[in-house]
Amino acid sequence: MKLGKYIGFLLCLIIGGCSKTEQPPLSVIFETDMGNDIDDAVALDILYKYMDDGKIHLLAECVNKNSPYSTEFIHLTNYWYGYPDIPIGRVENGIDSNHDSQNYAEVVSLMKDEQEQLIFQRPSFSNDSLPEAVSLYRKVLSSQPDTSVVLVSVGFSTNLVKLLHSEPDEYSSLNGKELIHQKVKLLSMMAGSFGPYPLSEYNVVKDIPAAKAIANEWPTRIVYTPFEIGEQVKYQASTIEQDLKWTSHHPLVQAYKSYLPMPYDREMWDAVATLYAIEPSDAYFTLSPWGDVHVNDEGITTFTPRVGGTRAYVTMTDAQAAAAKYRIWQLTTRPAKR
Ligand SMILES: [Ca+2]
Repeated sequence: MKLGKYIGFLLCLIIGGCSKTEQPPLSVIFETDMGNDIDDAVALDILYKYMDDGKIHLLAECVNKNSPYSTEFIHLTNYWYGYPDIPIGRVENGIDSNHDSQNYAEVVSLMKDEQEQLIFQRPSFSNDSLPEAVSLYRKVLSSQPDTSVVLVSVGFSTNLVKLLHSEPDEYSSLNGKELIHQKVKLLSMMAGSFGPYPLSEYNVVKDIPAAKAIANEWPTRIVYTPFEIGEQVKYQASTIEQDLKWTSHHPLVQAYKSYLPMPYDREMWDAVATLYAIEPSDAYFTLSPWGDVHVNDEGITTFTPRVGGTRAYVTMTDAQAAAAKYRIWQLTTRPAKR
C-alpha cells in the first residue's frame, strides 16, 4: 500500500468514515401527514441532507393527509432542495385532519413577496394528477432489489394498510403482503406509546383500524418511535431564529414560524423516526426486545416481548437523546446543496 493511501486508510479507521462512505445509498420511502405538525418538515429536511451526503436514495414521498397543500408543499421543497424528480403519491379518501392544526403546508405554498410573486417558485402542480400512494408504492417497490427498502412512516397508516391489502396489478404479480415481504427490510414508524400510562397517540388514534392492521399483519420488522421520545428531543426556536440564516427564504423556517406562535420548542417525534431509519446507532437509540404490538379499540398500544417477534420500539438515555438532538441540529442547519 502506498504511503498516501495508507495514511488515508488510517484516517478512515480513526474517524470511522470509510465504511460509511463506501456503503451504497439506502433506498427509502417517506410516508407523511405533512402539514399536521412541524416535525414532518424537519424529517423531510433531514432526508434531503442524507441525499446530499449520498447516504440514501429517496424513492418516493407519499402523503396520508387529505389536503392538496400537503403534496404541494413537498413538490415545493423537492424543487427548493434540488430533487425535483422524486415521485409524490396522494391519499384517496384519507381520514380528515384538516382542522387539527394550522396547516403550515398551505401557508408556505401560498406565501408571496411584496411583488405578489410566490416566494418558493416551482412548476405548476395538480394534486389530482398525482398517482394514488398505493399504486406508487407497488410501482416503486416492484422495481427494487429484494429486502432493500426502508419505509419511514410519520403519519397515519391509511396508505400503508391499502398497500398491505392490495391485489396483484400491472407492476407485480404479488399481493401487497407478499410484495412488502419481498422488498421491505424495515418500517420505522412514529406511532404509539409504551410508557407507564395508557395514551392514545395521534397517528394511531386518527386511523385505528389501519394502525391495528399494520401491527398485526405487516410481514417485516417494525420499529416504533413512541410518543415519549418527543419530550426528550425538542427542536429549539433559537435554531430557527439564528442558525438557518444561510438563505433569505427557507421553507423549513417559514413552515416552523407559521405552525405556532414563535418562540416555541417542538417535539421531534418524526425526525427521530427518520434518524432511526437511516442511522440506527446505539449512540442515539436503545432498542427494546423484539415482540408484538397490540392496538386496542381506543388506539392504546401495548408491547409484549416474544422470542421471534418482529416489533420493537426505541427508547433513549439522556445522553442518547442529547446526541440525537445534536445530530438533527447538525443536519438541518447545514446549507442544502441544491
Ligand atoms: Ca407527522
